[in-house]
Amino acid sequence: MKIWAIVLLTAAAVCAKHEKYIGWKSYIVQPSTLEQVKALHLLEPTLELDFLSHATTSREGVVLVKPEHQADFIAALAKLEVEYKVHAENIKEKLDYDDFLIERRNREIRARNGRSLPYDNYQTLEAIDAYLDEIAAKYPDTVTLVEPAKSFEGRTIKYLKISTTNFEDDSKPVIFIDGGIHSREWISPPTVTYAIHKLTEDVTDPDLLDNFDWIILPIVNPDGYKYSHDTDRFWRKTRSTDQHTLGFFCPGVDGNRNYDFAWNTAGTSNNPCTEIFAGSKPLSEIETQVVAEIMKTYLPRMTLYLTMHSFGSMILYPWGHDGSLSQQALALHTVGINMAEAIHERALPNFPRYQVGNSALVIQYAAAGAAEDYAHSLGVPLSYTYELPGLSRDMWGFHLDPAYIPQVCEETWAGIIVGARRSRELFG
Ligand code: 0X9
Ligand code: ZN
Repeated sequence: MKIWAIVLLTAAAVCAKHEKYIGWKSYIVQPSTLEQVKALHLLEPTLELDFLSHATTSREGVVLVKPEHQADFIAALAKLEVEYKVHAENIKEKLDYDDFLIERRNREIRARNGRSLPYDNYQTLEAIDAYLDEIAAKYPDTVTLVEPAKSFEGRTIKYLKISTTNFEDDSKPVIFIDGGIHSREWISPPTVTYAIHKLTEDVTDPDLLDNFDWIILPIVNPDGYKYSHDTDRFWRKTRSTDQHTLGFFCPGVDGNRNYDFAWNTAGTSNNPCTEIFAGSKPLSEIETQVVAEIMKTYLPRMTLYLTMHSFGSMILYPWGHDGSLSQQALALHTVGINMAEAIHERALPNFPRYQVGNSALVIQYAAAGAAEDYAHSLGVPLSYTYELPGLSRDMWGFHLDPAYIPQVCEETWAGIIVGARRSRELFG
């Protein structure tokens, strides 16, 4: 009797996964004018649209739409004369299929290699944390595990410092890479953990160890990441509930609107129930405070900061709050191009080519309080947001098939290598 109850409850829980997304659809939208891009953004609050990738005049976007708004959304697109087509008819089905792909890949990799790692599949928070612990234990001469704080819900935020000189050689440039601030962007943490792998377990470019100190933080927002795995696949924000009176109904702050530069001045919302809520004040979130603290601590030596997001195949640089150019614009642009070229040399022909440029100009909307702007405002000369390649088009699942994770990790690492070396040449 008891066993049957457990079996039934487990089956119900499995089927219940992604239930929220029954009836939701995603659409590919392709605006052809800047007016259309702006008009699409204006629809966001009223139709509760969720842009998973940015629609620009040169690149289509993907937007999630709730069942109750689909008719109005299509009517609005028709009125605006924006081209569109359905991307996923049945989001829940696609997400179930993604889960199947992940499980299947885990099984195949385990059968082949004994275990599946953070850079060859989408992994749980626990698996990624365990990998960081393991690398720190295995390479005590070069790796230090740092646990600077607990997340809002009490999870340990972890990062690795990698250095052949224990961070004591002040002549070495510091490279800081983070990921997972937007929890649903699951391709981000694998690219960041792959950098750890290439600086410890598989060192093919020793100059990167000899000449640099590294700070690598794969998951800035562990609460959101866990929530995106266990409860809501499209969770983007933190999980804090102390930012406003509706905290328990609409938890979370958009970490990439929460940094202390031109905070809440563009592309943000004061409505805590939106995806772009900036928080009650700059750096209100412990997760962004951790990142800010790292930047400030290593500032004089930090020549390159990269924050990994998805989707869109873009390398974006400041200033994203208003589209103006910084004094380092030339260096930012040339190094951005150098990184993109290195990626293209290793990219698959069917992957989109990277676009490089000022954040607000490339994605055609300004957004304030982002990490790459904040780092640059503190004085990090080369500071970029990577929008990694991502959404599957004409594929069975919804997200990038996990079979492509190694490809994305390898090509992104090629970009990181070039970014690090160029940052040393220019600012080391
Ligand atoms: O909107 C964002 O936070 C980033 N795109 S995402 O789809 N990953 O959410 C882009 C941030 C661009 N940088 C600035 N606006 N400074
Ligand atoms: Zn993001």
